[in-house]
Amino acid sequence: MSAEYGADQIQILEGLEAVRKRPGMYIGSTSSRGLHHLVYEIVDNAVDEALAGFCDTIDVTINEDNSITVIDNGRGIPVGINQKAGIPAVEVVFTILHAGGKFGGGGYKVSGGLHGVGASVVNALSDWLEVQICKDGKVYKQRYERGKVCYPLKVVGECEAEKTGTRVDFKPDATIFEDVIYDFEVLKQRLREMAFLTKGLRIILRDDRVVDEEGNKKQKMREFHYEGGIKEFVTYLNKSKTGLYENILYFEGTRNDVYVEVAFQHNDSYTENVYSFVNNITTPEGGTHLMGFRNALTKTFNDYARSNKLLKESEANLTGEDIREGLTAIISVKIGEPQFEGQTKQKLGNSEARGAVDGIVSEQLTYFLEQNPAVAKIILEKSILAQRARDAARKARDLTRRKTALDSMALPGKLADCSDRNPENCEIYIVEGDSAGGSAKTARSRATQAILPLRGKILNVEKARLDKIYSNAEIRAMITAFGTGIHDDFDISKLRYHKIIIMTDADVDGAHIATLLLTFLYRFMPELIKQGYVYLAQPPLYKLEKNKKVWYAYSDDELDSILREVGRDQNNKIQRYKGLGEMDADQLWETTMDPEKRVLLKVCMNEESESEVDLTFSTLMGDKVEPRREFIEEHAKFVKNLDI
Ligand code: 1YM
Repeated sequence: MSAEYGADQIQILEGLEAVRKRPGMYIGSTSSRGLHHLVYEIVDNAVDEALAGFCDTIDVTINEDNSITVIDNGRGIPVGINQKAGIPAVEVVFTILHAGGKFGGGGYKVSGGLHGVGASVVNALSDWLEVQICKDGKVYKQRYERGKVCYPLKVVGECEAEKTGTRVDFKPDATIFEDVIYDFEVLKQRLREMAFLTKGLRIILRDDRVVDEEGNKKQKMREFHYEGGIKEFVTYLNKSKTGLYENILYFEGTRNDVYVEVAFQHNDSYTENVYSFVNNITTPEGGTHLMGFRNALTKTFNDYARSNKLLKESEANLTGEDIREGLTAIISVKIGEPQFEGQTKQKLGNSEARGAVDGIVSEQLTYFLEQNPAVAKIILEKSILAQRARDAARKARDLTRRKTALDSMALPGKLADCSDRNPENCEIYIVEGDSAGGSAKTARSRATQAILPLRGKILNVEKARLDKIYSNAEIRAMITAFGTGIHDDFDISKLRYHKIIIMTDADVDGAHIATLLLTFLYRFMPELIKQGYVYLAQPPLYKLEKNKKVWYAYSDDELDSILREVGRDQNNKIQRYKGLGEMDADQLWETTMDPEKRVLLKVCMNEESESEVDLTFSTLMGDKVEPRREFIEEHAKFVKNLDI
């Protein structure tokens, strides 16, 4: 760069340098999550253009070298000189750090990501970034390296006069991110969510890293386009559940300058699945929009039940929880200046959103119920059953609660606890079956490893009501052993073990039991998974003996490669383990429990799109067979890597 630096340019460089020094402050973290966040920041700008009504297609490609290409067919980022900065607007967008809000743009910025910082942060954290704009028959281009301008914006070619759009290519800086490999599944889930939230918008995701068996390039592609928007989102989330009625209720309107969209349907499960969004950003901790929705639902259904005599005068009002049993709902609001609160800034604070959602839902739901008394009756009958079950559940839960109060006295009889009292050092193995439990108890390192054997199949919480869940012996044993309590009493600081290790047979039944356990943990103690306390043990599939030496193989591939190494001789003794019970205590220790040698899979969760995690569980554990078959077919090749 030969151009002399003015004061402005120095400031720019200092700004982006700050981002490189403390990337976590701008994108949350430099882990895989932050890496994927870069894509969302660029896509957000294109989605804004779609929301403004100028763009209907966004094309995202993961390139062979893990660089990313995002192309939209919007107006193209302005290329004219920005008066204040004295440089083209596009250069401002990519080199000046601004705290959300569009620079010089009309209208309001409706999206903005968790940190609302945008393109300049992506630029600062990229090895290189190139932007190309198609406008007025010309193609403009500028390149940056680690945030620094390589050359002034220039015209590099021509395009059709009517064609407009923006293309951004970038490669995340490997010196900043812990991991620079993009995960197709993670991007797929978030981009699908964005498409649901922006009706009519087409989002295409491609993966150019894929090669077939002969080594030929083979592009993987997914397309998301939903004319029905969040209505289709609800249908999608309920696809492995049975809806209680045909309709997806959908209400929409604008009040107090807040645009509100709500869609919901009840299904025959017992879990509540309500997801809220502000400007297309998920708000896992809810906030005022969610409060408005819940309030409207509780009030409207109780009013209807009373005036139609579905609730007797002597009976108590239904609680919100009763009405939301088996409810799948999406609440999406768009606000000019969203205020995020809470520790993680994931909770909406704007008070006007509460009134807007409450008002619109109350009004339109009251009307809907009057027009559709049959649907009203189905929902209220389910709610009344939920109310009765809730009373029974409270009694069962109180029992568990009283026992936890007595602490170690109350620990389940089957638990072989460890002696160390510092949870950081402690782990608990949840083991399938009493016989494997016995071997594990002998094998363990008593100071730090606790063993809780469970008998047979555990309850499928996806299909059971609360009262049944809380009175299930295996579930109660886990709750008391963990020490955290459950439901309103859940307190992660009381967790007695920092590793919860699920150890089941390496076969289909074992996988099923592991899934049942994960379903319980995810539904009732999601924080354990989110904070990384849950693991899967990996018992070996084969034991190979030759000349008094022993090898263990954890997969067929591994067995093959060991055989290649030691030779496929006659005297090779290969044992296939059918279950943990076939291993003696020494073998179990050596292969699966010894912290020095074992392999553990950490269970993690794509928190950027929690709705997908729910769908995974309801697909795997719910009633419908077809969605499960599809899921297994699609994911069979990933079974080694459990990501939920
Ligand atoms: C692949 C990424 O960034 N598209 C995009 C960005 C902008 C516009 C259009 C745009 C906005 C406006 C006017 C406006 C942006 N412009 C700006 C700024 N795709 C991508 N497409 N004309 C074009 O908001 O008024 C920031 S983003 F500030 F320059 F206007």
